[in-house]
Amino acid sequence: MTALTRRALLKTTVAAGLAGIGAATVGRLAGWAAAKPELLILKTASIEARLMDGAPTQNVLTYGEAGPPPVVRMRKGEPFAARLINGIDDPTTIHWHGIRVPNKMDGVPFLIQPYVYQGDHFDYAFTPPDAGTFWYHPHCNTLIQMGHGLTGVIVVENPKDPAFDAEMVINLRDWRLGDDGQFIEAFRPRDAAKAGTFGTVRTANWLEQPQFDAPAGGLVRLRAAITDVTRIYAFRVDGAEAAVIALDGNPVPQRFTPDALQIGPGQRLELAIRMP
Ligand SMILES: [Cu+2]
Repeated sequence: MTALTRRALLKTTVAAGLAGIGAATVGRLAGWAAAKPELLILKTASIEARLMDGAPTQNVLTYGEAGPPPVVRMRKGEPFAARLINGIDDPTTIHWHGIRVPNKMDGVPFLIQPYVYQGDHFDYAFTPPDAGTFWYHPHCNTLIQMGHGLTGVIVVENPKDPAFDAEMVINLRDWRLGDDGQFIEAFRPRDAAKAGTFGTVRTANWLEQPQFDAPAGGLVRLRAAITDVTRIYAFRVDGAEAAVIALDGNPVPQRFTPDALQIGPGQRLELAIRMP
């Protein structure tokens, strides 16, 4: 029988809580040593998902078959390859937000690649030059495709990074849902003329009030990406020591304690948290 350490168990719990790591990603983890990277399949799908109390939401978009888009893991300086397969009735592409990629891999239709129509695919291949937290999303009909769910987090690991006891990856975003749990109009002109049209339901990893486990006394690396199209977040950490270690994929010159630190759409925050 395999002996499971407490730490391994806790890591398993965190991974299960994040509910986004697909089989293909796991395959890639196993394939790191190989010269040719294993192809990560990212297939768009329209699914049903429970984003709030009450009825599940119809026509939620994701990569994969269920739940949020997977956390895509890459390694700094190592080749990465992914195949976008379009399973939805709307042309799409993938833009790797914040990663310095060759222009032809940047996912902007017509400018550098054709639309990927339903049933078609497009292969992306590049070597990320920088470590950090990034995110991915379509560059087509973005208000609808992103608004309905197509926003995922990318972690580019640096093999030279110090080890943490646990890592949490959090995808923060809103949804424009009515009382019946179904999508309502994506934006309202009178809101668009002010601060923007906010969602009605706020989630982390598609959950309204998520709770994640971490080892007591452990040093946790928290990676948060704001993949919302409108909302600005203010961060503070209660009940534990925390330091900002990176912003938007760049290490900060000097660590600081977040105190109502404001982070807007598209931005990423990395914290080191010492659990009580
Ligand atoms: Cu972007």
